[in-house]
Amino acid sequence: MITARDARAAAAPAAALWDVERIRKDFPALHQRVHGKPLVYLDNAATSQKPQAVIDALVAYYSLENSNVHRGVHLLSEKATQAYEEARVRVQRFLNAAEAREIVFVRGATEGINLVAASYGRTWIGAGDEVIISTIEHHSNIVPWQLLCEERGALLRVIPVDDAGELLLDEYARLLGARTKLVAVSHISNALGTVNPVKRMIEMAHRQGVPVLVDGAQAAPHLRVDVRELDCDFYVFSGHKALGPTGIGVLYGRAEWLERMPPYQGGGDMIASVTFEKTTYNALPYKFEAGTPHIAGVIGLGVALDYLSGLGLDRVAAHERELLTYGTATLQAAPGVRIIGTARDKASVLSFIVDGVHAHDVGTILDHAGIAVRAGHHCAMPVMRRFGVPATVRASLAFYNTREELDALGAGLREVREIFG
Ligand code: 7TS
Repeated sequence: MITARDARAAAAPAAALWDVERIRKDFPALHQRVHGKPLVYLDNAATSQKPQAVIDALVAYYSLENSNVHRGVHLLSEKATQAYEEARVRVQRFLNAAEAREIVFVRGATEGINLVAASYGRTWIGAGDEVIISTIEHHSNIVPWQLLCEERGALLRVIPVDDAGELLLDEYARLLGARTKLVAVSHISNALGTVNPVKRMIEMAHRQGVPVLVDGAQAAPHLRVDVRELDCDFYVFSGHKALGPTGIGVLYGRAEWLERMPPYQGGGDMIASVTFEKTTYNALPYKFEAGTPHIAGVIGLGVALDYLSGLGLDRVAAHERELLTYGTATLQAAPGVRIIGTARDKASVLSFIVDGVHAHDVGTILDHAGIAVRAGHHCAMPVMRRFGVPATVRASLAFYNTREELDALGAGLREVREIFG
């Protein structure tokens, strides 16, 4: 197994090759056969596979340390609390946040966005105000804002996108105005792979005094995120797409905002004192962590992020960029295939359609060849509508994928053509 230190040592000489076979050894799920064929896992945008180190951390927690946090005076509870809070510091470092209290543990990107919509939204967004999102958002970054706007009588404004899948920044500049109360935009689109120019978009919003939430669900596992360099107000991501367990995610919020925001949920741990007349709330970040949290998930996430950092996000991004170039050429050479999403700045997603064949049929044929892709609207129906397709096939890459796996995808697509003529 590669430890964080091994990974850094392997990364030391700039010319050193990415030892993908060695890395793959850390991921037990990659070494299995499906339908009698070696698994080719190209559904990483849905969820990533987990390294043994993360699986071991979960087993160790439940085997030896299982206990509730922030409550007991006994040793196991103290150990669990320490591990839980250490993981928060790991997340803080991963995002380069200024303080650990700016890291709130949530269920995932979806819950992080809902928290901001409910807490920030209900406090500062009123009738006639506007929230700006983009055409290429995941439903998780559309529906919470729609619910809020309906409730408050506010308006949802949408940044349009060009045929390549790039946001039209001139249109964005026109949408930003005195009524804008929040911008919520993805760092990387899950359906197209577009890397949005979020730093620039945040600068533009801040010039008008508008805070920005970045949905980093697809970015955190693929590029180095620095919330202070981005200068975003909120950043969310899901642990399970970044080598961690399901059911755990992160909301980063600038302390000045989190301090002023009311709690999202009420319950144990989020309070300072309770009487029937009045409850006062706990300090950050506990004010936003009601109830027993996903302790094992938090510990597993800490290990996952250390693993990613040990590999080096810049090296991860470089390897994936090379795979994306190779995969793009593979698709361009496949008969009847059209790529949807051709932005200049793209990451790890290959969305495509095959002439005359429904995406689900392509997905099924690929599955029988052992290749796991996603077929459908990818929880981004407005993207499908914008590009005039009902669905796409999506191969989404991770640092443990190989050129040979993309060759297998190419062969699978030739088979699709043979079957459908
Ligand atoms: N935002 C983006 C950009 C996403 O890609 C996803 C999940 C979410 C938010 C929601 O994340 P969750 O962990 O809270 O569900 N995207 C996908 C996908 O592309 N295929 O399956 C899930």
